[in-house]
Amino acid sequence: EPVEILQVGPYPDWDQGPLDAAFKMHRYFEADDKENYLKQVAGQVRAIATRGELGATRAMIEALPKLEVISVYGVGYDAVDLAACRDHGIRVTNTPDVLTKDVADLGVAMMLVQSRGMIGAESWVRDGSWSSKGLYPLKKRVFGKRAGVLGLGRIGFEVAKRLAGFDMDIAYSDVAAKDYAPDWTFEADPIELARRSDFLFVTLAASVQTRHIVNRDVIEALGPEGMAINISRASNIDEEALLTALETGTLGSAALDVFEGEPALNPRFLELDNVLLQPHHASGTFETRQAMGKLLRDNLTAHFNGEPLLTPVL
Ligand code: 8YV
Repeated sequence: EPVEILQVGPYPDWDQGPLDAAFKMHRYFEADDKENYLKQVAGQVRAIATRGELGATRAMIEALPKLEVISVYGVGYDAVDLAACRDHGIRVTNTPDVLTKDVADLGVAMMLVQSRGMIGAESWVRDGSWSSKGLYPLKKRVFGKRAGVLGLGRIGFEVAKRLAGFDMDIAYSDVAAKDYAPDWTFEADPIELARRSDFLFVTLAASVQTRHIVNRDVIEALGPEGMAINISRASNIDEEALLTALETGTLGSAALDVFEGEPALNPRFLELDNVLLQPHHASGTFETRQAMGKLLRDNLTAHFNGEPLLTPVL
């Protein structure tokens, strides 16, 4: 009898095929009446396969008495109710490392695209403005500027490494100075980090503790010439304060891959011309997503073979 798994979100065919071959997958995301669906499969389900942004709620966890393990397709597990997992002895796995460099690449690309006005430049060519209006307006330099990295974990480190290639003056904030940071400046206080930055990268793992760590004070310290780049989770920024700052000009600009309530976003974002909007795709390359899918499956297989989890969270 194959192990039965609750599948919270869709996966690409190259993952769905092997998952369906190895396990009995219950496609929760396709069910119309989710509550009823959970009740029907509750007696059999021993694992949850989910995505970073979807996670698993306490209600879901507690509806499945045979649940043993939750495998997250993503490095971020903030959407999994870890307290509920602890209460019920549920193991949790994620997909770190395999996505780090792609996420860092996209963050740096977002900085460049936004600072150099490349989206507007594309329209300038396509809509004929280049011939009718002439030269494209000048934009802001990136190289040699001051960068702040909030959260020097795996992703923050790769961002900083890339920024060093742009001769940027790099500082970072974290719970403590990191011995693997070369000559980058440690600045414990996020407000001070923002004050000394032209570009502020938000790269920390989201948790209850980091919620709105980028608050109004941090945003104002970054200032009218500053740019905030978020490739982590929306909850790390006070989105209301961010919107107001972008609208009033107390913050220069932003480049965002994540939003409160995504994929629906606050319509105020759509009115702004000083923000770059990306659809949460920093890990979205064929190579990384294939590696993430394999790691998600390998963790499930390891668990049900009684072997150590490859990338355990809990
Ligand atoms: C998503 C992510 O998991 O890794 C994370 O934490 O947010 C992303 O990689 C991805 O969209 C797949 O759901």
